[in-house]
Amino acid sequence: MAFKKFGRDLENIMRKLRGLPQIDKDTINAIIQDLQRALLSADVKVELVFQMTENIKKDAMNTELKRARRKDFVVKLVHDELVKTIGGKPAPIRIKSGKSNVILLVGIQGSGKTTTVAKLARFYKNKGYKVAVVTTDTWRPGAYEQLVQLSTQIDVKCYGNPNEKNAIKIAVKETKKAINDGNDIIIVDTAGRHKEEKELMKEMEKIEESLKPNEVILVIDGTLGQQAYSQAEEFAKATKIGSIIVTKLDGTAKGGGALSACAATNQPIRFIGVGEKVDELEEFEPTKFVGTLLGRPDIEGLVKRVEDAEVEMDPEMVKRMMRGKFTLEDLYYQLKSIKKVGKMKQILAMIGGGNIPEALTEDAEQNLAKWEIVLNSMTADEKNEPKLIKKSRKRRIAIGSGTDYTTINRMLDQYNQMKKFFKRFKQMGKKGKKGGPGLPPGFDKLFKNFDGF
Ligand SMILES: Nc1nc2c(ncn2[C@@H]2O[C@H](COP(=O)(O)OP(=O)(O)O)[C@@H](O)[C@H]2O)c(=O)[nH]1
Ligand SMILES: [Mg+2]
Repeated sequence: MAFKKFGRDLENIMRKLRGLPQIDKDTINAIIQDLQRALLSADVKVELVFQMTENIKKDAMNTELKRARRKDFVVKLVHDELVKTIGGKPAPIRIKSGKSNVILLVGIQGSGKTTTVAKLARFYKNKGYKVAVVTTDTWRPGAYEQLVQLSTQIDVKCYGNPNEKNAIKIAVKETKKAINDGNDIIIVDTAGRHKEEKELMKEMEKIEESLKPNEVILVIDGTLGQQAYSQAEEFAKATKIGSIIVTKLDGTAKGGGALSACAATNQPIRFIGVGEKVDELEEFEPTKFVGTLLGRPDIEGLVKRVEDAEVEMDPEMVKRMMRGKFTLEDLYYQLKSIKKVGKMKQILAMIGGGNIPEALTEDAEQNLAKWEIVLNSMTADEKNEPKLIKKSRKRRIAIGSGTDYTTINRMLDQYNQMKKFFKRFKQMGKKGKKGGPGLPPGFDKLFKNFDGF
């Protein structure tokens, strides 16, 4: 899978972000640094990395938000910046009906132009257009045959002249023929050029001049690294690039090249190639794509998930639990803040295999009312260190709160059960980390929000 490592890096950053107790200047700086590392190791051009992260940082630092919303906000900033870089909203190539539309594909040799010409032809043919392809590659031996063969597969007519050596002449003549034959869309292939080859770049410019295509598409090899930027830049200088197709994203592409090419041309990615076959072309949706990179296919869903998790359990408290610093008061407030005890029970039942602490059985709400009174009669030390509560203290608390030993003992029992329960929890998380039997399926997600997992 292309973008695999980058996706994983981003997901880790998001997880770290969600696990932070709060977002301040230092944490934003730390997140920005991680993000820079991720982008750099995905082979995104250095200047672009700094430009992107600077934008995120500025917005993150300068926007006043309630604490709880800031994490989501930073996630959203990262999301939006990535989407912006790769071209915002997907915009289909404008095809004017009742006219012949010419699409010109350019890019260096081996980037996948000829294959993509056939893929695009198939794509538009399936949409009901009359489509033709034109080959103008006079440089590469067998280029003509290659496109003839591909277009035969998809039953699309291929125009070209293997005996003519002048690419511009072929382009003009053959495209004219295709227009006269009443084709709606004519996709023109060009010879693979290197950005340094002046002669070839000139030829491409001339072809553009004489064909006046509706759109020039730059085909970029998705496996390219940082050099994608300068390559795309050179092409953008020579022709009016209208959009980008990134190929070979079925492989192990790091993806930085694609991001860089977009930035260099300021144009969006419209399609991606995901294989050698003619049907292996996908329309590109930036939002969906970035969502997947960030570890969640839909951004709204994640924001909600983060919020939900925070309602269910206060990460700060869970952290204290994991460190064994979980107090009686923590348990009380946590239970009190969970309006839907049922939901909490479901979650705990999933982890504990049905073995739910008594604190969360049916009478949880009733217990809470009693606990409140008991807690009010305790000292801070006792609440923090329930172990201190021995016989004499119990007596004092019972008298002070107007309750009895049973109530107090029960409360302490439940506290200890919960504590044990969370200890087990912690171990499951740890085992999961080492690849052993970890948390039950789906549960890891909830606990991504907490440190220590
Ligand atoms: N895996 C994979 N290979 C591709 C893709 N697009 C093109 N190729 C392969 O890349 C090589 C060069 O493609 P070609 O279309 O001849 O590139 P051109 O020189 O730019 O015309 C060929 O072997 C293609 O099969 C793609 O999306 N995925
Ligand atoms: Mg070719």
